[in-house]
Amino acid sequence: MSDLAKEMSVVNAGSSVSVENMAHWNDFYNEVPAPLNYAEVISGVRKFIQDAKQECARVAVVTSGGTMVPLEQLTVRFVDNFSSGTRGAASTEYFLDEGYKVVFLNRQKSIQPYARHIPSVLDVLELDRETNVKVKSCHASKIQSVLESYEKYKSSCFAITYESLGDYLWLLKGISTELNSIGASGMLYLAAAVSDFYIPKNDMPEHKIQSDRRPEITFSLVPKMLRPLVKEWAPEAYIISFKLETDPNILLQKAEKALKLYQHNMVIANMLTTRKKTVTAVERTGEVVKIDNHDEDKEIESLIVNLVKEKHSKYIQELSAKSPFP
Ligand code: PAZ
Repeated sequence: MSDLAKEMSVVNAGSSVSVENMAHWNDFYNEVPAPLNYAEVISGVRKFIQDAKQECARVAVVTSGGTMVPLEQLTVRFVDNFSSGTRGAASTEYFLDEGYKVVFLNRQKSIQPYARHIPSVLDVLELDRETNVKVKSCHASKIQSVLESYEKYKSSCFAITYESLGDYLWLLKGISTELNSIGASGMLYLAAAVSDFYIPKNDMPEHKIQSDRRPEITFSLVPKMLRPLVKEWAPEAYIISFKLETDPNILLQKAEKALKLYQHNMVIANMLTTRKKTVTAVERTGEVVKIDNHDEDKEIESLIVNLVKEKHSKYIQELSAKSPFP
């Protein structure tokens, strides 16, 4: 069965879910409307990227969090992809530390850079005897150092939120097209967990699905957007996708297959249960680097960002050596 035209049917206890053929990527955009603020967001991204270009800074587009797929037009129920957003938020901080400007495309209410280090307001604040609000002394120094980093980097990070799969894919297309204007200095770091299935609007019930009978839900396959991303939207950028699996026997095979099919630069393969301790970076050149984090005080994202920064530098050098212009 080809990757472009697979048909499958999954029957779960008590309900039936089937998946139909994959459409061309363009059909998806004809069928699913852009987010209402699309033009405004993309013009903000354009300005951010042009400013980075003036400063000769590299730009990393970091995607983060899971996409939501509505089951009803007036949505009560939806299907979600697993991702807390830790990978994207932590990586964003390390990219900023390394001097990158970051476009942070993140799922609404997912884990946020810097804020992730601070516990909830109800835990860190207290009333003193005069009923003034103050930060508990045990949290003060941590909050101060987080705020200092946030202040230092906040103008270097352009954050955009999405919720649905449709919004995510529209924004990814718009942002990566803008990123192409800085050529090899741009990087896409696609850590978001993106649904492979969706329901086209014409197949979606308007109202809440009723429970008087077993629901029958037919999903369509989402076109593989890495294809136009690499070939059309941002052909000059350094592109890294992530691959999440639960079966260790297929993980590396799937990473290699994706690189062969889409011809981007790197796949970072990880398992659901061990993703915070170990990942494997597979390059299109065939090089495989396993990253294991044995240091309790370190986050694996710092090691991943070190590696991808080094590979990105090499990529920029190779492309500039090929270019006829200095
Ligand atoms: O967001 P998180 O830190 O909880 O998890 C990160 C991740 C596992 C979603 C990410 O590393 C990843 O693999 N993203 C791609 C998922 C996919 O194969 O669609």
